[in-house]
Amino acid sequence: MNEIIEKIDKASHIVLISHINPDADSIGSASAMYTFLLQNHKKVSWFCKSQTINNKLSFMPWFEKIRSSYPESADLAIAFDCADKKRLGTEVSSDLINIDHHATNSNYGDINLVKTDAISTTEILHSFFKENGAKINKKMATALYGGLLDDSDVFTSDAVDGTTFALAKELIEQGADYKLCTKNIIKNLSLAAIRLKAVIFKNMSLECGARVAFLCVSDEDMRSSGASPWECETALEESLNIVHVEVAILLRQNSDFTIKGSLRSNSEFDCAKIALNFRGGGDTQRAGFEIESGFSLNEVREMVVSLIKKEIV
Ligand SMILES: [Mn+2]
Repeated sequence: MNEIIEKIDKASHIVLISHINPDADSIGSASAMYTFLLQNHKKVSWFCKSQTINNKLSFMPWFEKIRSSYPESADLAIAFDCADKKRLGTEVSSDLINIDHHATNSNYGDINLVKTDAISTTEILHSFFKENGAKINKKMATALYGGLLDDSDVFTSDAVDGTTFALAKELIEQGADYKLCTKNIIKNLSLAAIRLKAVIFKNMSLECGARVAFLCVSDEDMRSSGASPWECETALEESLNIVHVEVAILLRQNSDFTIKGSLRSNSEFDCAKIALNFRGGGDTQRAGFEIESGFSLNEVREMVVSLIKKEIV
């Protein structure tokens, strides 16, 4: 029997963990597993440390079950799409299963189902369900499709190939509500987000012969727009579409003056390599890091620019 299935069988209370500031892949994976565990008559909890989660993901099945307090009685934990143990947002004393696709995953679990060639964690889960004879219902297919849609950058990232489309087709045949996923994950922008985007692009600069786009958002920009932190992401993604731009960096100052850095690349440029300098992680095309405090946006910007200048060829 599969060792993960064996652990699940023996457990009496399983907690699913979505990483801090979860995206559609982390939420979609945990959502599909939630349904699978209910099908198997298991007691299941869903934990995410973040108090507020991107509301665009609230259409995912069981989203309302997410709690920010960790259920201590759980005797098995399963983490989804989380490369770094720190991003679990909790200590785990029980056995831990780590399911992920990031190249920087440190294999921190007792069991690690880490496949770096998978485009999303939901792709790994889809194979897992099929290999173990699970009945993939409409709820599971929708959640898995949502992760695939987002992590493939709406089927446009370099990692997309025929297997990505084949998986999408299979999920749609299994009942995935793909229109609901598109409406919630891709469309449905708030007015605040659009206004914030205007500010971000107004202040954007291009470096390294216009190959690098630099986007900075201050706490004041955030407050005056009324947008939520995750609503900066669309500007970051779009800046990669500017002619000649290969790398895009967004630095966002939080209200506690910590700074969150997000990197995207559409070339060979390795985003994770830059993020690792700040103890962050990710993969070639997407990476992120967080700087505690003590540095201004401009200081961090200078540090990142000089690191990128060394790496870009
Ligand atoms: Mn992912």
